[in-house]
Amino acid sequence: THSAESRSRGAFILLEGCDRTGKSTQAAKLVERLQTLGHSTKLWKFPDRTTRIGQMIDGYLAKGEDLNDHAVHLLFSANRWEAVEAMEKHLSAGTTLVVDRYAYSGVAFSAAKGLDLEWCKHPDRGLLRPDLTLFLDMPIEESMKRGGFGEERYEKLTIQTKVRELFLQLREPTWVMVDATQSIESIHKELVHQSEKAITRVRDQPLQHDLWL
Ligand code: T5A
Ligand code: NA
Repeated sequence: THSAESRSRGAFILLEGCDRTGKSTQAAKLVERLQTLGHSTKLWKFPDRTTRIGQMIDGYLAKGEDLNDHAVHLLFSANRWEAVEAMEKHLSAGTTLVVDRYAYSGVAFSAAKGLDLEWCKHPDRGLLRPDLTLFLDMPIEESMKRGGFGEERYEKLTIQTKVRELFLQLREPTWVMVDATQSIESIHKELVHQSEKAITRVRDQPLQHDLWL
């Protein structure tokens, strides 16, 4: 049903959730599996700490450098805008992107620090909208027991509890909620199933540049 001229596009698949819920573990496995199944697929991650803006974010998150809350929010957003052309190029060329965090994290974390929710959403307006958002959810008390929790700035019980409430406020009807307390393999199977459905569903649809519009 596909003409030779119009190549199908890839899907924008987003993994979101609080810290240590297994997003990066699942993103890597999902990319590998989709590739094995014959889908051109690439892993993408926010914050992208490799760019100049990303290095400022890393200084703030991991090295204790202080920055104004509003300023750091805008850096996280700028770190997404600087990736837009490259993401579009891959998606249009038929590559599916598995994206580890996005603007929902951006808003949930900044609003948890007390910034106004609508102010927080504004800089990300007009970004690409994910085709599928897989939200990995589990009680904060459980994720705190996982390896590495507490190493970075936001990894504290009170902040994470607020972040989870804000994520649930930002939740859209299309989100798929995933029980992140399951085994790595069970979660993986669920994500592969959802992703394959999304890849098929959006292949002939235009890219959506209407986040929060
Ligand atoms: N942030 C981010 C903002 O404030 N604004 C923004 O705009 C954005 C994009 C860093 C911080 O930046 C904030 C949010 C964050 O606080 P990051 O770089 O994505 O963001 O953070 P990371 O530290 O890389 O990742 P997380 O802490 O969120 O962890 P993950 O990726 O959810 O979890 P993962 O896969 O590393 O697993 C954690 C541990 O659990 C185990 C793993 O082996 C690992 O030890 N694990 C499981 N154990 C049992 N059962 C399972 N099913 C498991 N799955 C994984
Ligand atoms: Na991660």
